[in-house]
Amino acid sequence: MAIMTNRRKLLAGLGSSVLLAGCDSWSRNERVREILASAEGLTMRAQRLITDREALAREFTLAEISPRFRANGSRTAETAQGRDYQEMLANNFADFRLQVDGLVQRPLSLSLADLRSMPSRTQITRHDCVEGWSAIGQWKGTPLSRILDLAGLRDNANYIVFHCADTYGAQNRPYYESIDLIDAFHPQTILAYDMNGDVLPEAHGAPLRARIERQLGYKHAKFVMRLEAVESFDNIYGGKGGYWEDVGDYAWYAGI
Ligand SMILES: Nc1nc2c(c(=O)[nH]1)N[C@H]1C(S)=C(S)[C@@H](COP(=O)(O)O)O[C@H]1N2
Ligand SMILES: [Mo]
Repeated sequence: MAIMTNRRKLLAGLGSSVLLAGCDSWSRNERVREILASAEGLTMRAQRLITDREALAREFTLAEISPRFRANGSRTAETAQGRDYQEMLANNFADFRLQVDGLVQRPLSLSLADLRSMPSRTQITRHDCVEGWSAIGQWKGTPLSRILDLAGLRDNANYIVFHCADTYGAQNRPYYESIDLIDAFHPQTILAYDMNGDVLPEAHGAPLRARIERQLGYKHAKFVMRLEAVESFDNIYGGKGGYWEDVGDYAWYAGI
């Protein structure tokens, strides 16, 4: 197995055998391996010595679901894909198409029916907001890895940007977020269309919101309209990779 050999070589270079545990899962993805082997991967490998970014977030039972899950940040959106958001919502997002573009081999335009017909993942996880509250909810959606595999990332794609339908704050800046490919291919990273067994409510980001379970709440983009694969986010909005990263002093990497 050539894949394992390369990885073993890489990890042997780090002088650690502990990291070999669980290495036969999602990190088989070729692009993730390339990054781990690259110069920029040095930082990530260093990080992996401290925390294993492949580890799964804790999952809970149905009985542990919070009776109330607060909605935070934007509770609605204004315009979505050139249409009135309320109109789209009233129409059950029949005309909604998730755009997947940027550094991909095959740009995609996926309806909710397309996404619902793809393999799904359901998980009960705890949402941790940086403001100090948490809530446990059940999320069902399409693994981001499936969508990225369909689109085919180009070699220079390093990050996935989530473009949202809402604006936030006094300046009405568009909300957006971004993650690296380690998180993008993490098995618990999904675009959720259901919450607690029902269709995702408006206030929680209908029709699609990201769940990135190893990251703090502000990374979990709601009202996701478009995924863009990029080499860097230098030229996207404020250049720091996310709304709160640009506007406040929130860290781009919000791993938990
Ligand atoms: N598009 C968009 N996504 C967003 C936000 C937002 O204002 N707009 N707020 C973020 C923050 S700070 C948190 S804690 C969660 C809240 O998700 P919830 O409304 O489902 O609780 O969404 C995150 N994603
Ligand atoms: Mo948050």
